[in-house]
Amino acid sequence: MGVSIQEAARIAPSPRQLAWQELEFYAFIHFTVNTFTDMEWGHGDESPSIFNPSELDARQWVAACQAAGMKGLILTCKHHDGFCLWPSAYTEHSVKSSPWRGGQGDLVREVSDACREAGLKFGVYLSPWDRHEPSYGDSPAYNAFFLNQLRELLTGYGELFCVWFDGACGEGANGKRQVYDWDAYYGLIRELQPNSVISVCGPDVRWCGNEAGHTRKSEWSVVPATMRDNEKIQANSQQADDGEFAKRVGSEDEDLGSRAVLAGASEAVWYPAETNTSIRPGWFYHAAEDDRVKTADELMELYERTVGGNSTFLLNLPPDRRGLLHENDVARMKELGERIGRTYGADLAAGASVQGSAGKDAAHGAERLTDGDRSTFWQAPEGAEQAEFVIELGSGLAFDRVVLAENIREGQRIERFRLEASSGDGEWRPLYEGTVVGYKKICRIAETTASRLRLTIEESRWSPTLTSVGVYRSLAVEQ
Ligand code: FUL
Repeated sequence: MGVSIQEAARIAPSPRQLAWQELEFYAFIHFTVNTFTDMEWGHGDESPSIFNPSELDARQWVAACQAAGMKGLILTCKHHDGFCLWPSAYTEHSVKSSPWRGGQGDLVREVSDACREAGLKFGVYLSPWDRHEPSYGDSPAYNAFFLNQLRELLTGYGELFCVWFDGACGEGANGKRQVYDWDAYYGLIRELQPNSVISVCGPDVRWCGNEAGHTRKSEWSVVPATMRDNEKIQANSQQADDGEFAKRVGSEDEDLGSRAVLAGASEAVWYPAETNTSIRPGWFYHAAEDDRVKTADELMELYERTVGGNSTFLLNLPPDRRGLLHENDVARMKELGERIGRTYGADLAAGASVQGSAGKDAAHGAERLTDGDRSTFWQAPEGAEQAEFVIELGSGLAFDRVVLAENIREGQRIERFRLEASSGDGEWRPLYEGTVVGYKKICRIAETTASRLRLTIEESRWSPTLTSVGVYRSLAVEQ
């Protein structure tokens, strides 16, 4: 029992997890009959005749995503109400029974095509909970039905970067309980879309534990292996009653990966966090929320805390009854993209000279930190757990963001670090104290003018790595 710190330090992402992490920021699109009934969870008895967006334009959605710098999009192909946005051969409860495009439409096709055209990755949300399908609750029959629908999505729309499973498992007709066959679902995805991550109720990407956009101070990607099963055990909830569940590290706990937590785990895995929240209070569009779209300030804050807190950011944008993103949401996405571009467009430390702890060999020296190439990195010699670097910023540079990145191909290792600034007078002023770094850590500090920046890695698990140290200035909204 107990995972040693050196073992934990060597746990690294799979290629599909690495590719997903590099997307950083991508969209959720919640759209279905709920958009037309003003609800968040449909009952399953909605008539397909209500699904009739008048001006649907998937390219408009994709353009809004791109304006904010998003790299992918996940569409609710079927939400809990069971209505399918593609003409599934296994149910009549879909776009083919709706007036939209004369019953000839396929929204999954339109969205996946628009994504591909614009170079965005495409992913699918398919709710296992289905309040319409009559076989739901008759476990083997529904699992076969669900696998058929999943196969349609996995084979019909090109490469998927993500299959997003929600763990909700409501009661079926006459109080019947559905037991989902997760292993069969995962097996089919691995067979047909080997590069796709399976998120949330799946083994590759962890739900951050809330829908409000909060991230932890120390967001570890290496966590006890039991966490991978939390959502699915809770979904098939009869299994949660065995007392074992209560002893697990839960998705909502604050400490998921400290040395103390790992000491109590029998196995640890790479299971990184995704933070999902909506640009509005609801997941689906409600006209009453048109004035409650998050502000550019709020979105920027979320972006920096999530992408800059070793998580990815999955931001939901709900199209309206026209089938368009509302003007307010589009405007915010544009503003957000401009803010991100203004702040992170230029690394003020690019090419700066760095002195400091030697790397394990000549190819992994400190100059790698500012060479602008994420594939090169500094790495401490085996056994070294601390390090120190001084970055020359020239004669007095103003900045308020420092961005650190570990080379996560080698794992996640830094546990505590410190930033200080100097104006060349020999005095070091404290700027920031942090814990984990991971894929990306954005340190937000009060605007500082300095000619040298010192980074000290005070504690790490084993031979720490860093692929970059960047310095930026968030030019606040123009006056
Ligand atoms: C939840 C669902 O019940 C919500 O409707 C939404 O889809 C959200 C992303 O996941 O569990």
